[in-house]
Amino acid sequence: MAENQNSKDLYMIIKEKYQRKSVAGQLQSVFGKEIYHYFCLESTNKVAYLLAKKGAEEGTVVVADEQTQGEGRGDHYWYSPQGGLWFSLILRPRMISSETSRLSILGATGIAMSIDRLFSSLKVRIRWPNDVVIKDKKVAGVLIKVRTERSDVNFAIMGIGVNLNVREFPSPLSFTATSLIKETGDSTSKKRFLESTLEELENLYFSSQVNGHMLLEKARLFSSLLGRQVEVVTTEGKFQGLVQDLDEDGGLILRLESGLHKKILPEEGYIKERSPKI
Ligand code: BT5
Repeated sequence: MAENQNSKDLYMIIKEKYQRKSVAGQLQSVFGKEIYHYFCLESTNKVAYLLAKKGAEEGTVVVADEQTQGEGRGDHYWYSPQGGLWFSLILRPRMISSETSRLSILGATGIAMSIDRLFSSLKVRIRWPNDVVIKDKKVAGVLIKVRTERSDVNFAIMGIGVNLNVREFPSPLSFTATSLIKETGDSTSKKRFLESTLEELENLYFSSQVNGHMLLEKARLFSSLLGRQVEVVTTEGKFQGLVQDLDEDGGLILRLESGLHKKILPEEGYIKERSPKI
């Protein structure tokens, strides 16, 4: 079992139990109040999933310095050497399963806000649904795994990978990926970046439960695709069109060449080709 195999490599459990004020001014439990920090895991998502199944609280974080089988969406891999920030956050959202699509956008928006806050000179963008990019190169990604009981969400795991201090990428990633150290020339403290990202995610998560439009507004601000011609690969086939908007479910609204509109949910597709940047 992954958990047993990996537990010997667990070197730290941080139980800070610190509290921050929510947007509404009340104290609430916070993301990262319990952090399981490993040297090396196959995937932080797998361990977080097992912990959540055993009842771990919302906000629990599993972080690893290195992953040997980092997962992307579908059958995609995630390159996770030392130097990056690889973590998974346990969520227990009060939503029905059809509403969980928006968690991908929430994750990507939280990372983009954290990069923007710490490195205001970098032009960070979200490439729908889950890529965080700088100059069209991927610097971070989000993977959501949801466990449902009937139509209720039991828990969700938000897996986040950020290329923090990764200096080199193997081909073909060397053409499509970047890192904060490559963009800024400086290394970034993992602890500082994790704290900042958890804070942004927590604010977005709780405030979007009160005001659903808020998340959308933020996501639009960072979106790299609005008004651009794209090709989206979905399970139903490929669709080409102009990106008109994002909707509250995290869906992409495409205006097809026929003039019809098509909504594609985050879990249904990814961007294949884009027109050159305007
Ligand atoms: C993602 O999938 O972007 C989700 C990435 C989630 C990674 C985190 S790390 C912590 C947690 N534990 C896990 O095991 N996973 C999560 P997707 O949109 O499918 O993108 C995957 C594609 O991005 C791959 O097929 C590669 O082309 C590319 N890729 C792989 N590793 C990369 C990296 N480090 N940086 C940039 N691009 C990468």
